[in-house]
Amino acid sequence: MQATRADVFELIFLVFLGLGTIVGIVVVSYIMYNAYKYRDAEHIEDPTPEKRPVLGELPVGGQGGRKLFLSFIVSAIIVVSLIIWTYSWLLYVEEGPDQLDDENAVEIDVEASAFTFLYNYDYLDTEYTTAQNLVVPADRPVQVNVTSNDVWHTFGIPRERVKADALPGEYDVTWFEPSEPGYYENAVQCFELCGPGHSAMGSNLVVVEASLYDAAVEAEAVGDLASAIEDGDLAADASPDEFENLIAEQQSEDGTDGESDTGTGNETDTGSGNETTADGGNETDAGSGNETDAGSGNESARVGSGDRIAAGGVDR
Ligand SMILES: [Cu+2]
Repeated sequence: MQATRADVFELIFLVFLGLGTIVGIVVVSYIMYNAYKYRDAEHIEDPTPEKRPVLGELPVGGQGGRKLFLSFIVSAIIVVSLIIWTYSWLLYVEEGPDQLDDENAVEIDVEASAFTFLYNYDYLDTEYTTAQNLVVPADRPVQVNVTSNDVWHTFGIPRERVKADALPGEYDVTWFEPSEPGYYENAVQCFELCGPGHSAMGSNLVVVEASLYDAAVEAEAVGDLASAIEDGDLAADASPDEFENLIAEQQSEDGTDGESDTGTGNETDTGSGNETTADGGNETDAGSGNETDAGSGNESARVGSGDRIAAGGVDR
């Protein structure tokens, strides 16, 4: 498995911490050793009195400055290798893993607007959706294209070690790869003072199992998924089937399943036609069973609720 951003920065931190500790221990020990060895005491004879430093004169080393030279060389080697090593990792962070170039890589547009971040998942050909929740799949690199429609903001997720400027008229493209499924409250924050609402500007990060994410994208119900997890109705590592069942349940409670299906797994997509079926092409309303929940008969969820984004309450 390739390294995530969080892995890279943790590795760099640990290496610097480790090296710093080792160098610190060596230097301090050497000082202590010499302080002890050359301590002033009555019973100790100075074996080489001629080498004693004299007040007001530069001390002369006995070995023609060999120690000084050696310490310079060792330091230079350590510093130069650290620079090269760190820089190569930073290049990797800059470029992102190869999967980002995949056709079905996860890509999310982020737009800062007033004191909120709006998210546009790549499967939607719609406008940005107002979002309190950013939903992403676990263990898959996510590309974010960040912009702003008013002033300067900065989009950042500290736990994923990601930060990107949100500037009007510009896209800052970066990536991250979440690993632990879960609901992280306020994990997304604004990092550029943008006005009186700045300190409250942010959203929750919802990391779900990749299969669950795919199911939600397929059903165009990412917002429903986020709400279900937020309300504790669904675990972030739930199976796609559990999600489909839950959505179906909720819809029947809402009384929107006027055209209940017959349990054959056929789509009863007789709603107002606001589904993006036409361009998406992954819905087969003819009932050929291409839906991932084949045969579970839960597809009544779709019926007639109009625009999924509005009706499903893709977040507030
Ligand atoms: Cu802001």
